[in-house]
Amino acid sequence: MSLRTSQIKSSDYIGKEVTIRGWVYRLRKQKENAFALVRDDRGGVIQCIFPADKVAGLTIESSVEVTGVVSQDARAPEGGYEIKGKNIRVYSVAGTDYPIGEYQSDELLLDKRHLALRTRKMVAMAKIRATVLDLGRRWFVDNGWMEVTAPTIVKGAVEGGSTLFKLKYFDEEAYLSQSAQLYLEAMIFSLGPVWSLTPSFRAEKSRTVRHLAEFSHLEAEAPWVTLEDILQVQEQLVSYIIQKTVKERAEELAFLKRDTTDLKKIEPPFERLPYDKAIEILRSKGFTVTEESGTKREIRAGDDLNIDSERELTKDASKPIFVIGYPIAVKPFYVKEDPERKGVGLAADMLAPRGFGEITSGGLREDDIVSITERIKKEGLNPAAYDWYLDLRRYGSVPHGGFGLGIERLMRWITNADDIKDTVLFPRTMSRVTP
Ligand code: ATP
Ligand code: AMO
Repeated sequence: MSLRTSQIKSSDYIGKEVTIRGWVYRLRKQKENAFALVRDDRGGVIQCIFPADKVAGLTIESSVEVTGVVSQDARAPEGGYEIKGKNIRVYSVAGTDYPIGEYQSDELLLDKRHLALRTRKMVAMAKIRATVLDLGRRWFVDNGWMEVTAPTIVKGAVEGGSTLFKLKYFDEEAYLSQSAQLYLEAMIFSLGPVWSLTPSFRAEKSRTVRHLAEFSHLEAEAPWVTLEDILQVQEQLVSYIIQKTVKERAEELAFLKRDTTDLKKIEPPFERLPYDKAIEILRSKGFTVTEESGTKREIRAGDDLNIDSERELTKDASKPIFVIGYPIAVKPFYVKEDPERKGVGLAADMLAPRGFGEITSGGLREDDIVSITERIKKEGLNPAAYDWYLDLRRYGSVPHGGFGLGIERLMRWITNADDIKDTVLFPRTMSRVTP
């Protein structure tokens, strides 16, 4: 039986013969001995020592099966355990032109992402990501929400037409889904609180460190909720994911040099900052916005918050902040208007601390058939494409709401990654659709 290095690195195996399978990660040949760091299929490494002549043709990334006796040696890197190799079976000798070495440009690592996945940084990221996804799922399952999936080929925009990916669907035109929200709304009438984890697609034309063209979207929707209920779900979910990830992935976060002191303090409640107050704060700091024409002017009530303003609002925060009550004019058609305050949407965004920006968005949905039809038209969308959605308002409409969380945005904050592309295995952006 072949073992993983994490199993071998314990006193139980000292003096015993073991077999491991993996790939040559580093190779140092001396006159008599060769020291090969072998990486197993979960990214763990262990030093294997062979007489130099036994591994003469061996190269970096060759796939091997090593049998030998485990010993402890303070000189052995990565934990002081090593294997004195008795036998080595080479499955495949890797070409000597393996393009990934110790120092590489970010661009090359993206071009060769299929190989860069073998670096320990990417393995650490992938493990943290797997845990974040697992914890998101665990939270919803443990709290009685039902998992569903919505189609990703759709006829209607959710988040505005400018970021739609169009595709030919037999003889029709269709789009890649920007959000499962409208479908989740249809499900709550018979399934109660539901959630889904599916890819969302956005033809984002700007190159930023926060946007992907395809991202993992964790979305939830529930009937008979208030805005406060929806905020509480989000702060509990995010706190749960962070607390557990910090514990379950301590080793990987340490490998990425992420000091998690700040993350350990993330727990409900998160501050609720009214939009009007946010604008006041920004105005007091002389914040400006650039209009489409290119002219700069002071920020004022009615403006959307951009990343610079989000950064300003959260720069001293130690926990995320909910900005609540955005003007409906800057939010999509489905946002419910506050019946007591005209023009104000019952919607909120969660902004991560220290300038990582928006990580979730959500709120109550407009449940009145007349208002929502008007808003669809106002946004320049075709009500016919939303006829099925409008049925949800025609037949037994109820107050309801939900939210969407971008997994990669959350990952970026958790791992302190410079760029959102670091948090996904095969990133899709405006300039990258391979590998
Ligand atoms: P050993 O008794 O562990 O087989 P050795 O006595 O044959 O070692 P040395 O002459 O002490 O080898 O070491 C030669 C060089 O080989 C050292 O400078 C060191 O760089 C390297 N070396 C030897 N053993 C190890 C090891 N277990 N891990 C890393 N490097 C080693
Ligand atoms: P929104 O468009 O704000 O809202 O998206 C929800 C969350 O998804 C993430 N996100 C992205 N992540 C990476 N790259 C992108 N291009 C990208 N775009 C969005 C963010 C964001 O907070 N249906 C609504 C939500 C709702 O009201 O339920 C929606 O999709 O983390």
